[in-house]
Parts: sequence; C-alpha cells; structure tokens
Amino acid sequence: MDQTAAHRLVFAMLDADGDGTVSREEYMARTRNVALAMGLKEDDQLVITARTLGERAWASMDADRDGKMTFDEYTAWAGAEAFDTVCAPVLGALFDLADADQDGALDLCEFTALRTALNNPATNAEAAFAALDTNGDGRISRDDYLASIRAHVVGEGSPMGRALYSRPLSDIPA
Ligand SMILES: [Ca+2]
Ligand SMILES: [Ca+2]
Ligand SMILES: [Ca+2]
Repeated sequence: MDQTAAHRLVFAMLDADGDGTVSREEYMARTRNVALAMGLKEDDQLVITARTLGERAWASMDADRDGKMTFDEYTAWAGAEAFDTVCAPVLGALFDLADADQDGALDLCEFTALRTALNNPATNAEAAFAALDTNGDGRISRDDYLASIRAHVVGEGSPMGRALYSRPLSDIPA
C-alpha cells in the first residue's frame, strides 16, 4: 500500500458521515465518542486533555481555517513530523480514555471499544488486535499502538497499520 492509499483509509475513518470532507465537528466528536463509550464525564481530566489536544490538532490540520478538511488538505499535512508532533499526543490521549484500568495497555475489550468509537470497522477488531499484539500476551501497549499507526501514516506499509484501519486483510491488495 502506498502512502496515498494509507492516507485515504485514515481519511475515510475521519470522515464519519462520508460526505468527502472532515468537519471540525466530526473531528472533535471523536473524543466525545470515546468518552461516551467509556462512560467518562466531560469534565474528567483525561477527557479535557484529549479535547485540548484535539483542538490543537484540528487547528494544525485545517490549514485554510474554513472549518473543513479536504483530503488534499489532509494528505498535504500528514506525515512523520505531523504524526510525531500533533497526532501521537491526540491518539495517546484517546488511548488513555480507553485504558479503563489505566495500566498503560489495552486488552481486547478496551481495544474494541476504542476502535468502534473511532469509526474503525468493528468487524476485524480481533484480527487487528492479534496483528498488534505481537508478543501474544493479550495486551497492546500504548507505545506499540502509536508505533503501528505511525508506520501506517508514514507509508511504511506495516501489516499492523493495515489491520488497524482496513477491512479484512484479504480484501486489501498488498
Ligand atoms: Ca464528513
Ligand atoms: Ca480546510
Ligand atoms: Ca488497560
């Protein structure tokens, strides 16, 4: 999978209503959806942190500040530097919302809740979990989670990143 194809998968996940652009509302709903799924209140410190980082990320992504992000805007922005400085903190904060027992790792139940709340296909949650849980201990650490998404976004074509966003692996051309 090349980098543009990888970006299309991420963009499709962000564009929750499928109208071809990501609105600010759509983007900010991600934090709200994870908080709701995990039963966290809006004034929970972890939720406030995730929302603050999300707002910062949105300001960076919506280059022309019209409240919408097109695919061109997204793909021009996305990359290793944007991931490290902007995306990773947001994704880490969302991970922390899903990490109900706060042990720094997600089990299958927590992982599935996070994926579903973030509009990833729920159908292959177990396959994605297995791809990410490389040592097979039934947990996915925060670092491994972020590293796998990073590999996907920067176009390293990691099978873990592919499993994170995609439909069953067999549907995706190598
Ligand atoms: Ca949309
Ligand atoms: Ca825009
Ligand atoms: Ca946990």
